[in-house]
Amino acid sequence: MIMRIKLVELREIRLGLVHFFETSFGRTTERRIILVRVVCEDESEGWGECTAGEGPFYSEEWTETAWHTIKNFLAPVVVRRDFESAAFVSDLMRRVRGHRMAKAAIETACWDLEARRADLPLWKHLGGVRAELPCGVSIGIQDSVEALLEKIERELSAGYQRIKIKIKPGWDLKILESVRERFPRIQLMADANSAYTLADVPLFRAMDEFDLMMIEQPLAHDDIMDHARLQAEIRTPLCLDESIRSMRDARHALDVNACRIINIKLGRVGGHAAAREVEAEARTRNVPVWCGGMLESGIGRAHNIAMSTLAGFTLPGDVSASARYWDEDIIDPPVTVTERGTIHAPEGPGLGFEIKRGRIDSLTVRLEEIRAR
Ligand code: OSB
Ligand code: MG
Repeated sequence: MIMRIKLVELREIRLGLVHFFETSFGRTTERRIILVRVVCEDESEGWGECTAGEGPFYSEEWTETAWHTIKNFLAPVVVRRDFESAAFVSDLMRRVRGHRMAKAAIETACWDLEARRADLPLWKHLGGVRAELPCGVSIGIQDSVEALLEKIERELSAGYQRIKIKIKPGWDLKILESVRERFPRIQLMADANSAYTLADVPLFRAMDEFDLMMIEQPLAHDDIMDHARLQAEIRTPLCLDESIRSMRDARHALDVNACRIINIKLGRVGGHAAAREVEAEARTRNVPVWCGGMLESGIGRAHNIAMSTLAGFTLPGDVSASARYWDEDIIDPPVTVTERGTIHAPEGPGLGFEIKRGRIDSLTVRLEEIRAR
């Protein structure tokens, strides 16, 4: 089926988080989220979300660069060129280097559109194999250890299968020790968001005592080789997040044993087609992957759910219930988690959730339409 996009609708919404989220690179209290709607001649549509943050801290991209890149370079390409399948949309945008989160917003919207037109749930259209996903939570840096322990307690009683805590210098070994003392047997991991260097090898050696499932992205955001050196020094598996932007990065990292697990994020790799490539590369090498999160609204969350149904996603992801982030989500029903700590992939076409247009309109702070002519 040839797809001809007549309109790309670009909008920014503001959404306040229920609770601030703090990582080694900073604290977020309100999201500035770009949503993309692609529309065909027959009025069929698809929705995507840009996962860029409010500043260039997790990666170079942020809300403003994504807005301008989509508006000036990416949307004009997809409204001018027909394509045979959503699988080719990232090729159309190849002339633009980097800006993967901006690209993913459009590319994932095209996948939703294509799945809706085929009357298939997106996860089945992508080749997903499981209808129920294991879920974990990512818990940010808190104001006190007590607050952290309380949060963990709450998430465990909600059923979540593994706990990830954020670490940074000064909030690491002692915190992990307290968490392990209180919860000796839970599946536990730590995410450093690039806050350390090879000078910290002794610190990571000491973490081997805590039986962590993995340590996520301890070293530089664009590094692979130093992670390989660190991995050779410790027993705990390393997991790469920031460093893996493509299937080639995954291949390089696995070739040199820089990690034993990969976190896949749709925005970071540039969309569903690229995510599938990373997943396939890891799966052929028996390396497990899981789906990371970027504090997404319901639309990005629904895309994460679809991606997580692929065969290689065997570990619990950072995909959790809408209510952990928002008083009211922009999809209906909101994402919920079973008492076993799982999410059911929806059966409806495309993303499988209703898009709450009225709510989205009321949250919109700017809107732009890009048409072929
Ligand atoms: O490193 O996984 C990360 C949030 C923003 C930026 C980077 C990361 C995160 C999370 C939150 O860990 C995951 C989520 O709950 O969406
Ligand atoms: Mg991470």
